[in-house]
Amino acid sequence: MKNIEFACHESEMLCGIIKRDWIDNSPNYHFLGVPIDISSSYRNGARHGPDFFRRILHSENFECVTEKGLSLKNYYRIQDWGNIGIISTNLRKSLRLTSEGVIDLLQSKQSFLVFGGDHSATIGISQAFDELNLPFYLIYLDAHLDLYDNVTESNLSHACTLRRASEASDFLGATVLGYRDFNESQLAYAKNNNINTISTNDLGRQTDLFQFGMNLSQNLVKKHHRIHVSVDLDVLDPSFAPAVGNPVGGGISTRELIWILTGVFSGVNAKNISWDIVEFNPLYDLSEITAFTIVKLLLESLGAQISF
Ligand SMILES: [Mn+2]
Repeated sequence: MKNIEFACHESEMLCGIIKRDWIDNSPNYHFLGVPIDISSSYRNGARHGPDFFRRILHSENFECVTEKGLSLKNYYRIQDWGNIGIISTNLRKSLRLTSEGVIDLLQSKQSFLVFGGDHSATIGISQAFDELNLPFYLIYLDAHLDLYDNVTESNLSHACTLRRASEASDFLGATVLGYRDFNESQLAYAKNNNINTISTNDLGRQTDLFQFGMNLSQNLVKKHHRIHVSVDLDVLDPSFAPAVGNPVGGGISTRELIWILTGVFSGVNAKNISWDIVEFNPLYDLSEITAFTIVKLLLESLGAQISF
């Protein structure tokens, strides 16, 4: 893999969820960190996300058994590729390096998760799909629509992510789940660009979020769509995830997000889906609340991607 700092791939860094004895020469799942926050519009610090997240994974507190009783270590051999070598003065180049890393992962045809970093990392991911001429559909969990054309004279801001992704020639469409901070022009853009929007309020009225998530991904796969799931942690209420760049009150709970994600991942073969978790800003993580939320999301989501 090109342009990667291999700073964090040593096996002693990889315990907790990523147990030491999972590491061997034939990984079937890949992690990649994108320590970027150049375009954050409010609270900087997401660049520390990937490494801080690994510190939490280092804990031996976790049994790595999902609520359904699956022991992840029986199924996964995880390769952590460390972090993309971000250039802190050059966002465009940094996203280019991100996209090159993701191209390598996509070409390996194996499942992967990207840790942010702020949400601009997903611009790099969508550029990778585009470059490989791989049509992709986004499931986009976020309190925001991220459909601004420009923010503070940057068209690569984390608040422009879905807009830029939607301009890719291989973009098939998106479903945004859990938005609650938006304006009329963003909603109008969504309507005209095959972006389905489901607000936090509408999501809360679903009676079975697991089934809802599963129906969503199954329908997309029936249309032969390759899916990328982008999880901006601000989709959660700040009481569950205080350490995000732009918190918005009134969000969903960790449990509701687990239902949605496990539903989405259960609906498709893991080879047809990839994902990212972005906007974790450990500088604001009181009592590591957000970090432990992420660990739980990761555990249950990996469990739901096991196919028999
Ligand atoms: Mn957001």
